[in-house]
Amino acid sequence: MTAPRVDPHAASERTFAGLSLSSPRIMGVVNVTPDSFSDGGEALEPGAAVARGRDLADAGADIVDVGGESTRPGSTPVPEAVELARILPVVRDLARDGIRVSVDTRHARVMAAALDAGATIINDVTALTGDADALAMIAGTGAAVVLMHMQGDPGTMQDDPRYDDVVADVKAWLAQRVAACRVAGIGPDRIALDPGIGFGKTVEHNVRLLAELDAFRELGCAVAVGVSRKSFIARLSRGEAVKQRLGGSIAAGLWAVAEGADILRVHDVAATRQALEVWRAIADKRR
Ligand code: HH2
Repeated sequence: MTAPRVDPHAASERTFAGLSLSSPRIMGVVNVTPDSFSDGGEALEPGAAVARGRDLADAGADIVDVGGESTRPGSTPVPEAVELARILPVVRDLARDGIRVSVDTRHARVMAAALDAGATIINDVTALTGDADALAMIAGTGAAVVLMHMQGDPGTMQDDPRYDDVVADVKAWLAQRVAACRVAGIGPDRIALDPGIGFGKTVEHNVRLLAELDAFRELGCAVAVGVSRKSFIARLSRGEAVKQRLGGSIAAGLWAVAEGADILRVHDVAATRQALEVWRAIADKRR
């Protein structure tokens, strides 16, 4: 007989950005972009983006992640001035409402302006390697950071991604980024690590990273993961269109949480919240 699995979140005293991690947390996505892979153009107007952010918070998002630049495969970078104009009014309004706001950016000047406008978390798909000023800038503030792994850059990352051992390679790279942050003065309670599902990865790479997600807990920081609506879901199923991937998104998200993910980055907050509450009630009985 195998021993019952222990809920990896139970009685946890770990925190990220001041949030207790004793339960899994939801980061809801607001893309203030014309071209994001699943919802581009839906919230390009500041009013629509603020309304969406409020809706996500009401539906149970612990963090609202605001982005002004798509990093979908094949995307091209957006000028900083455009990114700033898209996100700042949204960040300001959501933060004023008391919502915990993160900003999805790889540019130090955008990070600094977003923090000034009330964001408290920076979500960087380059893990503070994309802009030479980013690490020192973040270190000099109290901000928390999501460090995500990406092989290559969005323009070409899906051309031919290769690893010796995807879990070991991604983990070693993230460990180096944690070390760089620690040297700069950013403590583990200000860091979340994300293996970057779909960022320079084949379907097989994504599946292995999720299957062995618990390996990332060993790095001593919160673990975040974004599976929501991503193409690997359609590839594993019946080729569903991007808005028809909720079932697979929930399945992969719950798997990730059971393997120790602390933060799920999702588009469909209400359905994810419901799934987590039910998962949690059952997991609690297994302690
Ligand atoms: N995925 C996307 C963007 N940012 N950040 C983290 N930490 N983890 C992720 O998996 C992740 C991310 C892609 O999703 P989305 O923002 O909806 O699309 P786009 O980049 O096209 O705007």
